[in-house]
Amino acid sequence: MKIPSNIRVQERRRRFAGGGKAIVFLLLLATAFWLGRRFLWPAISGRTERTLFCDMEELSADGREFVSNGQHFYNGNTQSDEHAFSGKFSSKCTPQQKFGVTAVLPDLQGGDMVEARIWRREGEGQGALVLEGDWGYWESVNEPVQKRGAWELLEIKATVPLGTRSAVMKVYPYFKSGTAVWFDDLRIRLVQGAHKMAEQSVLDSFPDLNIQLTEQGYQQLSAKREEALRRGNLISGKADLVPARLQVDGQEIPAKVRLKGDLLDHLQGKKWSFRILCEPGSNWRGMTVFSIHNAASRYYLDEWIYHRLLLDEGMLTTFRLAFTKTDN
Ligand SMILES: [Ca+2]
Repeated sequence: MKIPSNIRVQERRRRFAGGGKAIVFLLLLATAFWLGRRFLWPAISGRTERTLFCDMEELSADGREFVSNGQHFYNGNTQSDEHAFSGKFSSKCTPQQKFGVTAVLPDLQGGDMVEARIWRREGEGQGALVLEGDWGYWESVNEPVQKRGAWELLEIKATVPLGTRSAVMKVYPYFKSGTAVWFDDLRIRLVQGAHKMAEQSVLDSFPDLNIQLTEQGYQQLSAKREEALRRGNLISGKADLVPARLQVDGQEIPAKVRLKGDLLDHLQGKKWSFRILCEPGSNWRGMTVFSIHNAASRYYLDEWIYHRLLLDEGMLTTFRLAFTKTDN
């Protein structure tokens, strides 16, 4: 069947209009994605990223600093036109001028990440790329990750230790030996908030363990504790067990408990140590008999770390050590 030409034109226009709408929609989608990634995501995650770059081509008016993309770098006096990876100039380090182009990164916080790379031309000497932090940190790299003609690329990366506040880091190439080394195209990537500290307390991940005693049971344990405080140590056995109900993980577990610990550090204040025996047929997380201690009686994390090390080394340890919040 032959379709009139005016109908074919209308059909083409309709299709074109449909395709145009799809392109506009895709453009809007891409713009929304870019805006979200550029502004919204940094605001939500607290993570921002910026890059500093110096190609050694321009100097400040007094010749003391390199200027590149409006950013300033120290040691402009090392500018050299003898060799260049990019443009006409590089930064030359010698025995008399050991420090080349230098970037100073102020106000770094714990968790910020700094990644630096620079092209090096050796042949007449050796040089390294250095990161130096005012919290007592210094690290250098000599081994190149890439070669291009006479030039080699050095890369180094560091994370500011968590807990550090308003730290300053310097990034610079350094002369090590020989007569001269040239460096060009320093690129620094600074990711602020790369590694954030957990803002939620670790306590929130500990289970709540509530030990319910009868009045008579509590009085019996209190009397035993008084006796231990008078004697200087605790002597406790099966005869001292009192009935209890454990409320934990949303369940109630019938059990018997007694004081535990021998030495008096287990009986200080309100944080007493307990030996807990679940009634036959009951258990908590697979345990039928277990103990809870004041964390101080096990030197807080020290004993936990010790047993983790034993496990990591494949050594025998019968301990299942965990932390819990107790209400007793
Ligand atoms: Ca250059």
